[in-house]
Amino acid sequence: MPHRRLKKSEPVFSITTLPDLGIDIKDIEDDFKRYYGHRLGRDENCRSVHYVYEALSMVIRDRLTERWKKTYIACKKQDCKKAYYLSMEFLMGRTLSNAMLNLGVDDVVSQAMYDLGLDIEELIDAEPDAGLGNGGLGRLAACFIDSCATLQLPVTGYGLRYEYGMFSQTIVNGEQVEEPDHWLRNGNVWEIERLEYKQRIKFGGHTERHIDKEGITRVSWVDTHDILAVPFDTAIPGYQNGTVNTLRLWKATATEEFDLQEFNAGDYAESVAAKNTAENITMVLYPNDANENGKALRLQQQYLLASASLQDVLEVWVGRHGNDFSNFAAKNCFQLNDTHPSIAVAELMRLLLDNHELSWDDAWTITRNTMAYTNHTLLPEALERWSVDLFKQLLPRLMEIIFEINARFLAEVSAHWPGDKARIARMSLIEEGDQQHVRMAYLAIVGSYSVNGVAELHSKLLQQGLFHDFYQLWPEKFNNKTNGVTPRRWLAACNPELAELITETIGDGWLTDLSLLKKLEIYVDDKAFCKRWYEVQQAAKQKLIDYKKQELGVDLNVNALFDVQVKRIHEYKRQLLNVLHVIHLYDRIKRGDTANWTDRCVLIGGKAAPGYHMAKKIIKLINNVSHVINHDPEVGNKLKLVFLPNYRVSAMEKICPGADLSEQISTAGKEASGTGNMKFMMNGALTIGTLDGANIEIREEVGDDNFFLFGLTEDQVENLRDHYNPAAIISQDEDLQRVINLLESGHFNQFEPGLFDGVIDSMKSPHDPWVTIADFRSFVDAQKRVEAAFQDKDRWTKMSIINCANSGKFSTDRTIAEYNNELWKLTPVHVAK
Ligand code: 26Q
Repeated sequence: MPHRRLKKSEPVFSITTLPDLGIDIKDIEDDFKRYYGHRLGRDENCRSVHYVYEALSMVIRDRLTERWKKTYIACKKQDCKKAYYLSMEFLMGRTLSNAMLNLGVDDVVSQAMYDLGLDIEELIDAEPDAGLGNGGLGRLAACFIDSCATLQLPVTGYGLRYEYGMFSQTIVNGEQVEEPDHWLRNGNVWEIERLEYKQRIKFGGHTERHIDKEGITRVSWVDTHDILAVPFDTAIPGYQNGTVNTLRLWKATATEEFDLQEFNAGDYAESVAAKNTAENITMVLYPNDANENGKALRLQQQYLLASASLQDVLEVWVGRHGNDFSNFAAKNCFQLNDTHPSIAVAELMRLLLDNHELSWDDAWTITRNTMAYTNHTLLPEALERWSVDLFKQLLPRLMEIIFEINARFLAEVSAHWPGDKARIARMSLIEEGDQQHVRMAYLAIVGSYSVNGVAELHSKLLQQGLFHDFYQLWPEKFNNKTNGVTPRRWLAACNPELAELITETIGDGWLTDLSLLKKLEIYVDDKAFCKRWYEVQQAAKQKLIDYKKQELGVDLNVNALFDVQVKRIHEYKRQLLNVLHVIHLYDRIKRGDTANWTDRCVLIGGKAAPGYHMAKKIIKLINNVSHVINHDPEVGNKLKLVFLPNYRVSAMEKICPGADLSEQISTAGKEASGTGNMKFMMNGALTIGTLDGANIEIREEVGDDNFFLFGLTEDQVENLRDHYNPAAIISQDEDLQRVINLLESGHFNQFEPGLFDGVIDSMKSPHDPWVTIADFRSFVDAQKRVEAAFQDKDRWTKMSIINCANSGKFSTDRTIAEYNNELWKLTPVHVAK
C-alpha cells in the first residue's frame, strides 16, 4: 500500500509557515553548492555540465515551489471559478531561463554562476527541450499558460507526459532521418510526481443496464481493462507577480491488479508485458501536425487525457460540494485545444450520469455550459474522425452517449429545418458510408458554448465554410480569438540586447503590457536610437552566424539579407515557392544579371511528418539546391541557402532575433493563424506574406508600407480552381520557365535522376490545391521590393522599429484577456509576493 492515508488525521506540522528562501547571490551560491555537492554528490572535478545545470535548476525550482503553494492556498481560499486548458500538446521548450526571468532572479543567478566560474549560457543550453508538441498548436498552449499565470488567472493546463517527445531530426545525404527524443533520459527536475492523485481509466468491456431504487435506468460499464493515469506537475510562474500555476501531465501505468490477475494465473512474463501495454499509451507523441486517422493508440491517448483530467476536477468538486453540481458550471470551464481532447464532452456526460447519477438534462446543461472549443485548421481533410467500430470496441459507453447526443441534436436540427434531410445528414455527428465515423469537430461544437477560430480570417471562414450549418443554427456560439505569443520568452528572454534597448528607451512596462511598445515609434527619426537598433540587430545576426558555424560549419555574411522560413514542412506552407525564388536568384547570378545585387542568406528549417512523403521530398530538394548553390564559386556571397536541421523551440529562440525577413507565404485561406510570424515581428523582422491567417492583422497593425504583400487572396484562390492553368503561366513567364527547366533538367539531382519528378508534377498540375505557380511572379516582385528596402539601411531600420513597435496586439496576454473577458470570466487571484 504505497499511498495509504496517514493515520493521524491532522498533521502536527505546517510547511506554509516556513521562512521564504533567499534570492541574494549568497543564498543562491550556498544552495547551489549544497545541491551540487550533497544531493548530487559531485565536486569541482566533475566535467559534466548536466549536473551543474541540474543543481542550479533545483535551486530555482525550490523558489518556485514556495510561491506555488501560496498560489494554491490563495485560490482555495477564494473558492474562485477555474479554467482548465485541455491539450494533447504542450510544447514547453526549456524551463530554466524562463523560470529565472519570471522569478526576477536572472541577473543575480548569472552573477552567482559567474562568481563560481560558470557560464550561465552554457547551463541554459544544457537543458533538453520539452518537445511535447508538433508546432503551432502545442507552442500556443505553452504561451497561453505563461500568460494565464502572468494575468494571475486560476488556469491549470492538462496534458500528457510523453516519454518521447517530437522526434529529433538529422539530415543524412539531404534527407530527413528521425531519431526518438528520449528527453527524460537524464531525469526532469522540474516535474513532481503526485501518485496520491492518480486516476483510474477504463477501456474495452461492455455496458449493462439496471433499474435503481427510484426506478431510473442506470448504466454500468463493466469487464473493462483499466489502467492508471499518474499526474506529474510542473510549476508555471507568472512574470514577477508571485503567482505559480500548474501544468499537470498524465502518465499511463498499469493498475496493481493488472499485474496480479496474470501473476495468479502463473504467467509472470505476461503480466510484465501487460504492464508495458498500459505504459505504451503515453509513450510517444504522434508527430503529425495534420490528422493521421484511425490509430487506436491515439484514441486511447485522447481518452486518457480527457477522463483523467475530468475525474481530477470532479474529485476536488465532490470533496467540497458532495454530489451537488448545481454550481459546477459557474465555477469550472474547459477549453479544448482543437478536437484532440473533445471526447471530454462525452466523458463529462458519462461521469455525471453514471458516477454521480445526474439526469440527462442536468448533465447536458452542465456540459454545454462548461466546454469551449478552439479550432486550428481549415483543411477539411484534417478534421478528426474516428471509426464507430473502433470507438465501440475501446469505449463502448462513450459511443452510446455520443449516439444519444446525436439523436437529441438531430431532433433539434429537424425542428429548425423541417424536412431538410440533406442538412440532417450533413450535420450528423455520425458520418455514414462504407464505415460509420464519429465527426469529432461536430461533437465539440454541439457539446460546447463557444467555438472559436484563431485569427479573424480563419474565424470568418469557419462561419462561412467548414461550420456554416452550425453557424446558422447557433451564430452566438461562434467567435474569434486571434493568437499571440508570450513576450517574456519571445522577446525578453531570447533577445536580451534588444529588450534592454527597449527598456532603456520606454521603461519596462512593455513586459506585461505589450501595447506600450507603440512608444518606440516616436524614435524612428532619432538617429542615435536608430543606430543602436541597427547595431543590436547586427549583433543578433552575428550571434546566429556563430551558432550556425559551430553547429553546421557554414559561415554566413552578416551584411546579407537574412531571409528565414522556419515551420513544419507542409505543401500549404509553400516552402516550394521559397525554393523556386532561390533557384530564380541562382539563375540570375548564372546569367550575370547581378547589377545592384542584394546578398541574401535563405534559411529554411522544419520537420516533416515521418509518413508525409511529399514533405520529405521537399526537404531533400532544399538540401540538394543548397548543395549546388553553396558550392558554386560563381555564386559566392551573393546567395546562400541553408537548411537548419532539428528546428524546435530552443532553435527559434536563437533564430528569430537574427532574422531580417520572415517568410509567411502560405496559400491564402489555408494557414489558420501562424504564430512564428508574430515572434519575428516582435524581434524587428519584416514580413513577406500573403493575405492569410494572422498576416492580415499584422499588416493592419504595421501598415501596408511596412509589410511586403504578395499573392492571390483567399477568394481569388477559390475562384481560380476550375480554370487554373499552371502550364500557361509558366509559358508566359520567362524567369519561371527557366526555373522549371533547371529543375526538370536534373540540375539539382544529377546523380539521382527523376528524384524530384513528383514535386515538379505537383506544382504543374492544374489540380494543385496550393496554386504555387500562380503566386510566383507576385512573390518575385515582392522580393524585389524587399531588396530595394534592404539596400537603404536607414529605411530598413525604421521599418524594423515600426514592426516591433506595432507587435503589441500579438501578445498572448491580450489573447488570454479576451478568452477570459468573453468566455471564462475568471477573477484574478492576487498572491502576496
Ligand atoms: C491529429 C490526429 C492524429 C495525430 C495528430 C493530429 C494532430 C496533431 C497536431 C493534428 C494537428 C496538430 C497541430 C495543428 C497545428 O499546430 N495547427 C496550427 O495551430 C496554430 C495555433 O493556432 C496556428 O497558428 C497554425 O496556423 C495552425 O496550423
